[in-house]
Amino acid sequence: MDNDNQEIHESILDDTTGVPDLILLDEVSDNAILFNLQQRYYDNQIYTYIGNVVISVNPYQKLPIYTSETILNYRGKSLYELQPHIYAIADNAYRALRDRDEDQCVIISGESGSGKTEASKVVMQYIAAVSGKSKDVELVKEQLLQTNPLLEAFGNAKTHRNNNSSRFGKYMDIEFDFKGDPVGGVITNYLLEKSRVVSQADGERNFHIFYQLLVGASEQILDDLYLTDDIRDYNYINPYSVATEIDENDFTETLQAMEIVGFQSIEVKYVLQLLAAILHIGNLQLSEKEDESGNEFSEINLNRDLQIVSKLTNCKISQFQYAITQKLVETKYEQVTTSLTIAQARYARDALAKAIYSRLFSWIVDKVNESLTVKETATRKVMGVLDIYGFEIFQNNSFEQFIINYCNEKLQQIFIEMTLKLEQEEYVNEGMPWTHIDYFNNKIICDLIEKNNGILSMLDEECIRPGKVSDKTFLDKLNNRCSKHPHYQSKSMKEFSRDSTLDRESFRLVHYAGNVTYNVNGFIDKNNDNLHRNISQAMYTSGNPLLQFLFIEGNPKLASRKRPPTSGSQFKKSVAQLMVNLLAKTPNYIRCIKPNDKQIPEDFDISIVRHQIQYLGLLENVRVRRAGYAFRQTYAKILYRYKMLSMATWPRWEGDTKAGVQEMIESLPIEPNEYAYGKTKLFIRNPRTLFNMEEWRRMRLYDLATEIQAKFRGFY
Ligand code: AD9
Ligand code: MG
Repeated sequence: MDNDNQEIHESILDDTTGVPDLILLDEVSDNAILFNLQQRYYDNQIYTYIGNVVISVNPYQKLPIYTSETILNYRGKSLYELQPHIYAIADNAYRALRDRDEDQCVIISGESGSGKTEASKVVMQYIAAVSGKSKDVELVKEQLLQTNPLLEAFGNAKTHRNNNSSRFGKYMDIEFDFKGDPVGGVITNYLLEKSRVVSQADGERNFHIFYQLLVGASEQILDDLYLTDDIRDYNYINPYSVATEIDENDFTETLQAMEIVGFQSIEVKYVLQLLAAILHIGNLQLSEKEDESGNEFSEINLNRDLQIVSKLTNCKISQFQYAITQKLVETKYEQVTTSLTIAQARYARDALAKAIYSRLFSWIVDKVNESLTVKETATRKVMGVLDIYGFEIFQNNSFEQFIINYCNEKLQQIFIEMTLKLEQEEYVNEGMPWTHIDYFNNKIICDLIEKNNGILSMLDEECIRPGKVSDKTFLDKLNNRCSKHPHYQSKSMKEFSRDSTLDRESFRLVHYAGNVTYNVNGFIDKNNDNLHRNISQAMYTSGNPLLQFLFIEGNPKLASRKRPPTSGSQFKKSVAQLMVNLLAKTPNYIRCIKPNDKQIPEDFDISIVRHQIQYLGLLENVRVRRAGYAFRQTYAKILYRYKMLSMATWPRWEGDTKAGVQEMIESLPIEPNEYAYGKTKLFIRNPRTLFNMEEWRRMRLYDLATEIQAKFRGFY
């Protein structure tokens, strides 16, 4: 008998560290959940289950729970044998994928800074550690792991909420062969917050890569790119932000990651040139001029910055002047070029920088995918890992937060569908008696945003409507059409006319995770995301093949006047696709909780955690799980796993599987109200019963092994 396991098995039910599964709480209330999580948190037990959902509380400190010994310990164990851990969920998912051919997905949710990205890395670390070790497989694993530092360098930044905040959404499918070895992967990225390239809120930073480049690159590289190592030399970098030693080291790591993932050195060079070009574009100075007739126009000053931009992008200076200070309008019959005012030209300059960066980011993701593409076509199994930007409430919330929060609403919706709604429906379908448990269904908010006549389509309508449209006309439209909606609030509504937290440029949504006031300034523009055609044309003339490729639509031969889809509608479409993808797999949930707003260890802020417990619907989750049955499994699978527990079913049962399970379970010392028979599944009420069954199974297997050994000894 495995004594170590016996001890751990008992210790995880030791009440001094709180219960490992919230279903085991004596009393079910927000407070009981809160104090249990708090007790465990101070005991460095950051993970807790609700059934097969893992709750993770960010420790903000390195805990010794991610070692190779820990991984070894969790390997092949069933969920309740050891203390709750992401490894246990990852192991469970991995085995279901490898042994039962079930595609899996791990959905990680929680607000900004709660630990989603770290959790996704823990999942990947586990999979990498337990799968095959052949040379080819090791290479794929190394490449998969290296996508993290690479994409974080380009897609993460310091925000108020998180020093390493993901500013893009990421869904990664890890693909496995029939042996369960990773053979490749596909990453899908969602809307990068590109406005950050040109400006950042006080106390926030630009994307990490800019700091890494400026303080981490060798003098030679900096010279080649006409850069200094002082971040204050660049207008696009918040002068109050700081670069650290970490950035310095991370630059080498980013370059290494690029190499491992398969970037050629010439490609790395182009990437660095474009990053430097963006910084120099931010320094371009514009002047206001007037022609003889008194019409205003603008010019980029002919100075060193312009020369450098021209060199780095390999575009003629005249092309730059044309791109940034002119606007080409094409109609069916003619092309007209108009001069831009200085404000419009500044806007065009920033639009160019943002376009280069966001396209570069998507190109990097495409390159990574190219390297990770699976060569052979044999059947594959897939584990998807979803790590998106978390729910955000800032002082100032704009289109980006609206999109980010919409995405979080959709994830909450999936969780509700799968764990609260479907679970309850399953009891009814299986013919079990059931009293419905109420919960807040956020579908109403998703509908408000994404339905045919919802906010996103009103925004699209406003973007294509001819005539004088502005963010203000968009807001008027919202106020007209949404004022009766229980989750919409605005100053124009009587009940909020005196609300000092709302103004005439804002609307507020009552999200599942809290109220967020959005300022509409920039909504139309960000949704349109139109780049002047002459900008693309000018960039297409570049001698830098990467830049040319990124602006392929500037190729005169490809002239298309078709309006590109708006950002909002593209995002909605990709989120819908994501939902279909996730729903086709067996879901595993990690729900992350942020213990405090200061990003410090050993600080469990009761009110902050209580709020998250409430909006994540943990109480309802526990209630549904508890009122119902913690576990259910088809009769065939139950019989297969536990048939050795009864003389009647061991070594095999010839009859009907349900009758076999009945025979087996009724021979065990389990109270009859602990289990129930559904149409196709056996339901078990309490996780303790399952712990016990696992324990008996282990003991029985040990006895059987001893018997066999004894037989063999006798034989020889
Ligand atoms: V955002 O929505 O991308 O802004 P995340 O991804 O939820 O956010 P992240 O994983 O980046 O949060 O965690 C924030 C920080 O908390 C990390 O940089 C770590 O410093 C810290 N953290 C999170 N999880 C752990 C952990 N398991 N162990 C130690 C952790 N530190
Ligand atoms: Mg993150």
